[in-house]
Amino acid sequence: MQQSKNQSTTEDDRTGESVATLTRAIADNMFYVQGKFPATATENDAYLAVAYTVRDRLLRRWIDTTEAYIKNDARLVCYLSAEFLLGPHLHNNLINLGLVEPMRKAVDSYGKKLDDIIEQEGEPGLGNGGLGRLAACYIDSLASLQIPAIGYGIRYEYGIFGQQIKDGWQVETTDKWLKLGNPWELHRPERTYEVKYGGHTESQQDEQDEQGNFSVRWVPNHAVMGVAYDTPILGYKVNNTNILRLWSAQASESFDFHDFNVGDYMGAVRDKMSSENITKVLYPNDEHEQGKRLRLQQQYFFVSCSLQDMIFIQLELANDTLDNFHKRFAGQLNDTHPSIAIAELMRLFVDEHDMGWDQAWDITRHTFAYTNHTLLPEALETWSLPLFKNVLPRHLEIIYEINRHFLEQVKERYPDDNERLARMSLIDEAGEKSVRMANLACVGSHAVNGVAELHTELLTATVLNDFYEFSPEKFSNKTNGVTPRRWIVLSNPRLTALITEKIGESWITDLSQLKQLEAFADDAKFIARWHQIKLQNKQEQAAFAFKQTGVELNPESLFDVQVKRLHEYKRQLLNVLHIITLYNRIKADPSIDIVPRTFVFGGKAAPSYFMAKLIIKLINSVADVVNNDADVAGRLKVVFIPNFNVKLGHRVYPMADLSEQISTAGLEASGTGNMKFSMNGALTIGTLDGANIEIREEVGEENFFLFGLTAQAVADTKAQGYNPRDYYDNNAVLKLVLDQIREGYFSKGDTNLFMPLVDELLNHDQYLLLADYQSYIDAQDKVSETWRDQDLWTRMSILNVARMGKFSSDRAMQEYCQDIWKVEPVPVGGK
Ligand code: NBG
Repeated sequence: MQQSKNQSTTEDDRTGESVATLTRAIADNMFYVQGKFPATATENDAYLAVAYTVRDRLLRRWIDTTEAYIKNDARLVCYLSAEFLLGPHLHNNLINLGLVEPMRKAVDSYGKKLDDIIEQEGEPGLGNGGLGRLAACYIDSLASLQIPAIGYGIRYEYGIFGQQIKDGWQVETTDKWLKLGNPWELHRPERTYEVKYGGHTESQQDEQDEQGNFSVRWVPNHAVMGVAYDTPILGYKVNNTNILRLWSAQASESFDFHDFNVGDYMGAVRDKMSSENITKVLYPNDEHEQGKRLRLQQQYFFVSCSLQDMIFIQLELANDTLDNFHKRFAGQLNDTHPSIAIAELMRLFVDEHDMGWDQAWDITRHTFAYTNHTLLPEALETWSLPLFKNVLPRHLEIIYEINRHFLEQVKERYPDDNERLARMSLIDEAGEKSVRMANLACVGSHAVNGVAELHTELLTATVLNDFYEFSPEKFSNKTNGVTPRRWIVLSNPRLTALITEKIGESWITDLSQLKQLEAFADDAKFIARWHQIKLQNKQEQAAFAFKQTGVELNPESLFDVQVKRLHEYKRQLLNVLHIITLYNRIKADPSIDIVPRTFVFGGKAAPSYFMAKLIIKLINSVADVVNNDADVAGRLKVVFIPNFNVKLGHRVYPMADLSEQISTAGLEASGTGNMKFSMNGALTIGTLDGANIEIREEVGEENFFLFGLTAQAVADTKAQGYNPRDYYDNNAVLKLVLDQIREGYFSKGDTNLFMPLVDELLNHDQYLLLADYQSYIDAQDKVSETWRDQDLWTRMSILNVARMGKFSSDRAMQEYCQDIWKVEPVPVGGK
């Protein structure tokens, strides 16, 4: 272009990092990639031009990385996950490249604002919640730790649904995240694999091999092609750039031939469309399994593509044999969603690569490890036998064979224990017969882990107890973590600057360095600056929330925040009971001296989860009453931020004063939002559940607001025959709150609307809200009391941040690398 010709420089347009080169590159990409010039460019064109400019700077590193890994014959982590909840890439990549400020200037001189461009980017919502976001934090940490790794998953055309709030209700919209283009992925049509489904099997008795195995031929009835789309995942200030490889379904041509030949053109096209449905949409259920055919097809689809890809790497790129497969690959199963991999790898080895059963089994077990993410019975995956057989007949046979071998061993150890045998079987024989994926994952893995200490303890004591007793050496705990790059540096630039000013920047890759902040916890000037930063974050976000919801917020008030998926066990409803309790105190005495609070909620409910959706409606209905009551005089505000996602998380965590982590003890496996809040200086009110316990241990019990029954007490209470009505009858304040909800105080007199919620609480209360109510209210009163001493509060906030080092995903990944995967870093030099 004209202006680049006039610029004399030695920097390459695609790799140079000076402001002048970046400015030129943006103009260049706008012209040659977007085919636009400033007068015709939309805001999205500007974003794309900047994104391509950044991507260009990733590619050199990406290629160098591949070269280095091949040269070093590196051992690779393959993280198999049906969900990666990535969040936007641009800002994160700029941070990791160390190019935020040069790019800001370049964009300025291009006549735009970097912040607007960053805001323009949508996000790939390829996950539901914590499980998918954890996968995203982990691949960030792996790259930053210079560990060779591939993330394998599904390129859903529609990610998690968008949430609008209409008349207080959740309304879902489709997430067309690809509609404006995705500059971060590279289409790799040369990496395409065939995935087969259905049909039947034929055993070939006459072709008995040397080991005496029968060979089996699977005659599928249709096939789909899986095409790779690669996204570069750059580590923080290193050259290592790993791959996130997501598979997209395409029709397989060979299977259309017959229809074409008989002239059924439309029939062939219909088949093509139905093939492509496989990666059309993410199932929007969090912690709830539905046993749907398409979901099994999705799981098998991405697993089969990924394993075929790994075999290709082993045989073609590394020029090695399958005998060494487990030496090159550490395959991690992120929950049971990819656990069909165990049967599929057996099939590929035995049926397609002529390996003997015993060797195949040995390699398979040494390849895989399994992470469990939940104890909730409704989330443990099972597939009915007829469905499974219909979709994957060959895999069912393989599972039977694995089961036969396995149960023989169990029988040997426990000769007369048929009940144990029935419990450990991969097949549930009771009632409608089904395949148990968690059992398959345990049997086919050399390591099994939970995601927080309490969770692992409960896992080995309950859900997986038989497997733990059978092979205790397989089990370990790996407490979750989150990446400080996205969740502090990107989200909270003010806090990042202050911390770095005081202790340097090594904390960004070694979060335990935050400990040094303890030295400033009593420093009046530091306390004032810390306080000021929180206030600024709140002001900024209050303005944003106002724009979004029309509710005016007071940044001086205590921001009390609960953002996470809507689920009864997470107890957003308990939070609502507290709000109504405070409201009633004001109504009883409008002149009462009460700490002003802003209650912020955010989170999606699974579209078919009636109770969760009703809780959203209740939150919004309570908001309507409280926010508009003259007696309240603005002292309490309630807002529900629609469509909570990663991008909104960037705004929400840094503005919170109080983090609500109030699940029924024993039910939240770990939680990771709890970590993001605390790292950004919020204090936690929480139960002894999941990682809350470890957070409290780290930050000190005096810096944490604890309430509620322990997991043991929850179990005991239930065993003794819990009667929630006793709490209602004996607590007049609680009684009033429930009566108001029931009698239509928050529903304009409609006594039916919220009846299901009150009925559940009074008659079942599965999640023990009433049992924990008083303890929660007392802890909340302590929160308010503490808030009145702002210096004390801020000191506690500083100590929370200072002591959060453990909860970096870098620490978590290092533990997996050492204990489970046995992989070492492979640093990539620059060119
Ligand atoms: C979720 C748990 C969370 C945990 C994340 C990540 C599932 C099945 N589990 O507590 O509920 O933090 O996994 O481990 O989504």
